[in-house]
Amino acid sequence: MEDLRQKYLAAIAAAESEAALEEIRVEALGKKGEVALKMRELGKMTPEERKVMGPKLNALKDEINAALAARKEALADAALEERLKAEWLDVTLPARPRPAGTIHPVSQVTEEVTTIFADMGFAVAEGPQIETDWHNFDALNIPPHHPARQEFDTFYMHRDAGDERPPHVLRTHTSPVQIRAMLEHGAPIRIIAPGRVYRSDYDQTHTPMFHQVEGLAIGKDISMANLKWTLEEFCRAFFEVDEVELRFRASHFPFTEPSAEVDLRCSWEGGRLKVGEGDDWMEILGSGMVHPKVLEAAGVDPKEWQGFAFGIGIDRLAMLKYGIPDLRAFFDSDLRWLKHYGFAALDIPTMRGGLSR
Ligand code: 2U9
Repeated sequence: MEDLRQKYLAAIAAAESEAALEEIRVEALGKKGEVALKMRELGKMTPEERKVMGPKLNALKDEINAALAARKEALADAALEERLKAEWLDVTLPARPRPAGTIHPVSQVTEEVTTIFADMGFAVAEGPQIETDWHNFDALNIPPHHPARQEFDTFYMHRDAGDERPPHVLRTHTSPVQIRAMLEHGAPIRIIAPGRVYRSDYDQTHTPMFHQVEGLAIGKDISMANLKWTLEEFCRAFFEVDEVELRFRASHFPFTEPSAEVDLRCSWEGGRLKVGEGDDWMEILGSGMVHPKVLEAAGVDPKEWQGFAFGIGIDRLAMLKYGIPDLRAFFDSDLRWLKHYGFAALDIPTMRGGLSR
């Protein structure tokens, strides 16, 4: 019995894997194992012999089991130790550098504006930048010889003599996006259309390509009151102030009736804009109730449906909110300017987490 004990304890101590331990266990304690066979011999012994040998064999079995368990744990500890040595991490290393690029103020403001209107249930709609003159003008109640066509300083696409296709223009506003959306989805509808627009104009406050976001809400009984609340809510969120005051000034656009230009109460302290207080008014957008002729052109019955629309210049919003002086620098791709006015790529605007900073 002592031989058996020596043999198995030595084998267990030398085992290098769980599989090897299992082999030893079967060889010693399995049904046909050596210790099990010895146990079977107990039956042939005299009661006196059995009284001595029985407990000894049981003790041997327990000792081998305990040695197996202890060795198994030691092997696991050693394996863990190996892993810990292999898989180390130098927590004193500097963080990976942020991406070198920045988010352009126009992209940042577009993201902020769409986030605010998305929160109010507006979906984002997009459309082509090269439009038919019908979608850009006629459908918006601006017929071919209407003086407003001249006011838009339109870029016309070149046409070869005999080209039968309808005339195309670079869209002068994002309004044709809403025409397409109504033609496709009908009413009710609640969308905003952000994007690039083009007008042949260039000075300190105009570039031939600029950005707008327009909004459209059509329903059974949508009124100017809904427009006013929506715009107030937008200004409060966008300028990140608790209170704003808006002033609606009667105006005229071919595509809305009545129409209003909207001013925001503000002050200019040290050249920087303060919104919601002061004695100045700043024009920030145009708006109105969608003209019945426009609804009709877009396949929406004006006897059944009505709603509001508005248009905002994104570039100007960016200049106002972030104190950027010259519009033309927006499109120079000057890396020093982008580094100075750009936003961190991972700071995504949200209504809960904040729009900017
Ligand atoms: C549809 C019907 C009506 C959109 C509107 C304005 C007034 C407006 C300017 C703001 C600054 C252009 O970028 S800007 O120079 N826009 O004043 N836009 S109402 O009206 C629509 C649009 C689509 C179907």
